[in-house]
Amino acid sequence: MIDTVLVSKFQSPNSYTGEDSIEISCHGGVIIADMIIKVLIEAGAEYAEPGEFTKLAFLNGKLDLLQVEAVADMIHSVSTAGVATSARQLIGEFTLRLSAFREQLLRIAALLELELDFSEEGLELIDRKVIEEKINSSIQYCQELSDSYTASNILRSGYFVGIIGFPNSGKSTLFNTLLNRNRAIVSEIAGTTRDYLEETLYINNLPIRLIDTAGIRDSIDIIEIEGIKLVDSVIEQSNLILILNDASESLDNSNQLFDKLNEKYPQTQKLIIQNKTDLIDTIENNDNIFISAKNKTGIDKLKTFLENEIKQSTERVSDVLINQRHYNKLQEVLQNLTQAKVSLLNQMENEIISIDIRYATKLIGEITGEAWNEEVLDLIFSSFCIGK
Ligand SMILES: Nc1nc2c(ncn2[C@@H]2O[C@H](COP(=O)(O)OP(=O)(O)OP(=O)(O)O)[C@@H](O)[C@H]2O)c(=O)[nH]1
Ligand SMILES: [Mg+2]
Repeated sequence: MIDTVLVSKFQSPNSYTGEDSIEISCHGGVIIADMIIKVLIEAGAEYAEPGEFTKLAFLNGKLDLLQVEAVADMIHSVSTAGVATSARQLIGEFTLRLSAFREQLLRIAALLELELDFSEEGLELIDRKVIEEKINSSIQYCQELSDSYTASNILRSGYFVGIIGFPNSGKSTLFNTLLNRNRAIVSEIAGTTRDYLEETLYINNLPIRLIDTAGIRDSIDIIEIEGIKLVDSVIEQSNLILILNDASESLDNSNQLFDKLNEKYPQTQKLIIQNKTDLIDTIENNDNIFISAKNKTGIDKLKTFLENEIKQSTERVSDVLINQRHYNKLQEVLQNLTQAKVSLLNQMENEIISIDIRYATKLIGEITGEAWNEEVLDLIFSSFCIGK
């Protein structure tokens, strides 16, 4: 006797995997479930691989690849908006959109090929301008989808904000003030923070992944040097870098650092923040935000700024979450459509144009999983946990 449980029997094909299956619902806690699993294993059952159930569901045609990825996104999502979007993807909304897109391209290809059949009679059935417009709108649609990649990542994993600056500018103090607790060590000794620290802060239900880093300077301390090296990796994953300047030294102290970062990471959003303004008489300007991390002044303004930034960077997400795999395929689709457009403008044969468009439709099929291979499946299911 272990527990009194509920056993549910699912008859094929009406189960999650599409196969006959049994679900055992036991009372809560870890021990009971473990004891039941042990008995089952002794009786010949086997542990599932990570994502094995969802993989079976895919192989048995219960879910397409986009829906499979939606399951992973739902499980791992850190925001309510991310869950809502992947839930829509799970019921097949993204698949429908892509099928419509694919059909639109197939119609263009068909028009071009149809004309080919009549070409010997010298008839021009369709206006090339009309074809050009159709290709243009397809390119635009594809571009919009891939543009939402960054925004999708923010909904999926959070908005990454790195706090960067020279030693002693008050980075750890600001980190603590934003989190409202003393998480990082603060001291007047330059070089206090050696590793980097990451904590989550919620603004409007959206998680901000705040990262405190080691101050940037030429150092001879091995541990500090390692910490400074890590700053690059923090910047690389940041959506926004806050460059904290010690205003009591000079308002322009970090301008060169800003320029250098701008050169190295032109795509990443950056903002200089003037800190320690309690120590000086400031003439505020609109380019910077003026705060005292220690006295907690100007923090509301900074939070409002962050809130607006997140709003702006996530507004691109319409109703699908684009991941790296989708993004790469969409880039290939774009290339083929652009090639088709170039051929059209160069008065190439219809046949040449339609080959590229047909190839684009094949690529779209690969996104939904009409065409797949083991390598793609392994990649997708590696992000799953056991038992899903
Ligand atoms: N007056 C004043 N002092 C501040 C302010 N913010 C930080 N400090 C002080 O500046 C010193 C350095 O602060 P930290 O937060 O440790 O600076 P940091 O940038 O994290 O320094 P490292 O980790 O060494 O790179 C501490 O003595 C803080 O109390 C501020 O707004 N006003
Ligand atoms: Mg610090």
